[in-house]
Amino acid sequence: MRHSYLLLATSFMIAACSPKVAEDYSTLGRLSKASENGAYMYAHQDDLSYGHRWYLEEGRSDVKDVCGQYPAIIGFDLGRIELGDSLNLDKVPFDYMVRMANAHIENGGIVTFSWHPRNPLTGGDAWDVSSDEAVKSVMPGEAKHEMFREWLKRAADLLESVNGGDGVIFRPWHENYASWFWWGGSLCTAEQYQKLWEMTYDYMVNERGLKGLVWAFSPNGDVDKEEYMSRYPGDGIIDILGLDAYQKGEKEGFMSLLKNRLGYIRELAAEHGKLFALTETGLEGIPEPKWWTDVLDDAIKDSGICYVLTWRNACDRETHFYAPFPGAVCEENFRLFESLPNTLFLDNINKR
Ligand code: BMA
Repeated sequence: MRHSYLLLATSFMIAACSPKVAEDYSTLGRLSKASENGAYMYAHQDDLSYGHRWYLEEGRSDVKDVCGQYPAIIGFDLGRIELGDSLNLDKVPFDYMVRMANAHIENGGIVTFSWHPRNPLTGGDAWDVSSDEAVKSVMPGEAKHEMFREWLKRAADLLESVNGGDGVIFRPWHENYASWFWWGGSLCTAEQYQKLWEMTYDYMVNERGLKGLVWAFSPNGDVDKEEYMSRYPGDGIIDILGLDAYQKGEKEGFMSLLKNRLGYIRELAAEHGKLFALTETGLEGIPEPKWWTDVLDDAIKDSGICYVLTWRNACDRETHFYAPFPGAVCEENFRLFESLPNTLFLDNINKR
C-alpha cells in the first residue's frame, strides 16, 4: 500500500517537472484543442466593423457590449474585392477590415473570410443565377478565365495583408449544393465546381505562396452524407469540414437537423482526419429569449465542432441580426451562454 502511494507521488512529481510538450498555437492546433476539450469557439460575422444601429466605431462590438468579451473568431467578407472596390458588399472599407482583422489576431483571436464575388459572366451579384455558364466561363481557356485570375489576385492580396495569410480561415464557394449562388448545385457540374476550388487553391497557395491559409468547405445544411461529399474539393485542399444551416422554422426541427448533419460530418471528419465547424448559423432577429443556451448550445454541445459562427448584425436593418446587442430580448441569455464552460470567447480562447 505505502509503496503504491509512493509510486503515485513520484509519478506526479515527474509529470510536474517534465518539460511540457510544445503547445500548438497554430489556428488548426488551437481549434483542435478546443474540440478535444469538448469546447467550441464563438464566432460572429463583421463583429468589429458594425453592429445594430452603428457603423465603423473602432473597438466597438455588439457581442462585447453585451458580455464584456469579443468573440474568439471574427468573420469578414471579401465580396467586391474582385472589382477593386474600396468597400465590400456590406459597405465595410477593405482597409478598415484589414486593420480590424490584424488587430484581432494581435489580440490572440482568429479570423475567417467568406467571399460573395460578383457573377463573372453576367456582371450581376453573387446571387445572380440567371446563367449556368458562369463557372464554366472562368475555366482555363474560357472567356472569363483571365479576368477571374485577376479576381483571385485581388482576393489573395487582401488575404496576404492579414498576417501574411497565416492562420486565416478562408471559406470560399460556400452553400454549394443549393442554387442561390452562381457556383451552386444546378449551375455547374461537380467537375467544374471542384476545378473552381483547385484553381483558387492553386493560385493562392502555389502561385502566391499563401501556405498558411486554412481552408473550409461549407455546404448548405439541407444535404445528406453522400451529397455532402459529392462535390468535396479533396483532402489535399480542405482543412475544415463546415456546415451552413439557419433556423427558419420551429426550434425542434432545426435542432434535430443540426444533430443529424453534425453527426455525419463528425464521422466524415474522423475518416478524413479533419476538423469540423458550424461555419454559419443563426435565427434572424432572435425572438426566442433563451435561444443561445436552450436551442443553439443544446443542439451542438456534444457535437465535437471546433467553432460556431453566427451571421452579421446589420447596422441599417432593424431585424437583420444574429447576435445580441444591448436591449435585445436574448441579451441576458447570451451572457449565460458566454459563461458556459464549453464556449470560448477571446479572453479564454487559450485558457480552456
Ligand atoms: C446575407 C445578408 C445580406 C449580405 C450577405 C453578405 O446573408 O446578410 O444582407 O449582404 O449576407 O454578407
